[in-house]
Amino acid sequence: STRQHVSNIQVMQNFDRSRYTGRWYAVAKKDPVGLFLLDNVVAQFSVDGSGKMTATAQGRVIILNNWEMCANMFGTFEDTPDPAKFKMRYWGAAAYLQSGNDDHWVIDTDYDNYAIHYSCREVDLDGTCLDGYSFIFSRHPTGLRPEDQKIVTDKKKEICFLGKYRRVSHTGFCESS
Ligand code: AZE
Repeated sequence: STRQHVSNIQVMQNFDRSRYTGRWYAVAKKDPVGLFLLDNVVAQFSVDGSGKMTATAQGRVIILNNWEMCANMFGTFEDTPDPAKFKMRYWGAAAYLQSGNDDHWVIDTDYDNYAIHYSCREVDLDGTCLDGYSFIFSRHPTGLRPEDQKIVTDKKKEICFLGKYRRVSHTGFCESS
């Protein structure tokens, strides 16, 4: 298969941020280099009165010295000329969690069932993605509907992450905290 330039990756056409609001359960993820959310990842997107998108996310992490905890994260999104491409500034409720500024692209969504997120952190000299991460989200805690699986597989291929995803389990780890 051909290697894809990050700049050629197709994103959601006419992305509607208000239809994207609400709860999304991560069902699969492709990890970046370094520390990352392990499982039990749930994101909640909102749009405020001025139309700005924000989000919260939770997920199990293991930080320094094998300390397992539920990370409560926040994100604010900066618009770009493409309505499906954002810059996400994020930070943790606790200072020892991670913070950063990542691309946040919505590759595809039907708003009611599935969403494919993509973030390339480092673009190689040849324009391909050297370090990136991606979440497959579902509105349903039970996972993707069978009819959405082919769409998702095709998109994983388009963003060159096919075969690099791990399933995200939901065990209730973050529900008590
Ligand atoms: C995302 C959904 C929208 C809100 C946020 C997201 C990303 C969060 C991280 C968190 C990493 C935390 C770590 C802690 C030790 C895309 C899920 C904020 C990348 C590694």
